[in-house]
Amino acid sequence: MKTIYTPLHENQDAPYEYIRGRQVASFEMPRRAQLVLDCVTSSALGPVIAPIAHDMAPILRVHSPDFVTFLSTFWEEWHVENGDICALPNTWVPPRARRLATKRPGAELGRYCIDMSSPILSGTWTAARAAVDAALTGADMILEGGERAIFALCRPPGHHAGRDYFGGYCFLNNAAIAAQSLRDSGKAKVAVLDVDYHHGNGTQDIFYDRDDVLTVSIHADPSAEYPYYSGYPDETGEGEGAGFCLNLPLPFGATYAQYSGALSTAVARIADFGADALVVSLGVDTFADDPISHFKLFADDYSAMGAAIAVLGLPTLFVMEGGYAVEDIGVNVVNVLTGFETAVV
Ligand code: OKP
Ligand code: ZN
Repeated sequence: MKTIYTPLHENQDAPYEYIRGRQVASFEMPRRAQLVLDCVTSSALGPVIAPIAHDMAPILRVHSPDFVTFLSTFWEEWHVENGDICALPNTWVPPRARRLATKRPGAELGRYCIDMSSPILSGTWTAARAAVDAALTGADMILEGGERAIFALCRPPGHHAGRDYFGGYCFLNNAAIAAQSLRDSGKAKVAVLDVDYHHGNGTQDIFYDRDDVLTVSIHADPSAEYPYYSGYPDETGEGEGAGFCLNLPLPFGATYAQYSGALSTAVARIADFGADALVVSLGVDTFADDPISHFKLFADDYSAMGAAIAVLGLPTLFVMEGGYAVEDIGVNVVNVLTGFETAVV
């Protein structure tokens, strides 16, 4: 399996985030992707390839023009007023606000940002664009190269970013943009399977009214875990998309014994959907030692996870999402990918 990687992700290097009101070092850091790369290189997985630059068109198929303009121009505006301090909102749009339009950079931040874990820095746009390029290059290789599976080693992650908002370390939704690109290039039905510990709220939101992209997410019960406001089992899609969203929350402390049951349900739904291609939002923050999560998966469980996904027999694009036990995420990611490959007949 080929891996798509570029060091341009290092341009997103958040100095801090806030947890329970306290400033702490950001859990989402460049070293994450560097260590995953190291494990890929020292494994027998396959070659590492640089992404090909894509234009804005595939991004604008998923994100709104005003949001994309904001993300791509915001730093310049902010920097003029505030210098090199990273940009975090301190004001949000309240319910029933009567006006959104204002030119103050702080007000724009509060309009598009959903939390305080995702500061915008001078390199944010460069890094976010590079992550999209990695995901899109992977999608292209599946379409043109006839590759069975590709690993897009994306950073920053993407699954919390919606059509017109960013947050949860995510700016552009790499997996959703890749899924849409697969659709636009001829795959009639695409499934997104999100195995990150956190609900993929952005991906769900983007495809919620669509019957051509099935979204399935296995994650910590959102009544107790970020992103809190979505990821419940009664969210099943709307309009044309009714029945094409599946949420499988699990309680804190879930082991692979519980997790594998949910994964079987997810795989069965994707098979029943009749997907022509699969995008996996691959977070390994389900790991027992993850510093911000509460599941109990171990290294070998990730091999089983990869094998269970391979059973679908679909062209599969793995897109890197979360995982914060930095020293372990490489092994866990490579175990999923190797488990997938060795299960292929
Ligand atoms: C990104 B991904 C709550 C803090 C939540 C944001 C977490 C974003 C996770 N204790 N902070 O899905 O791995
Ligand atoms: Zn996560």
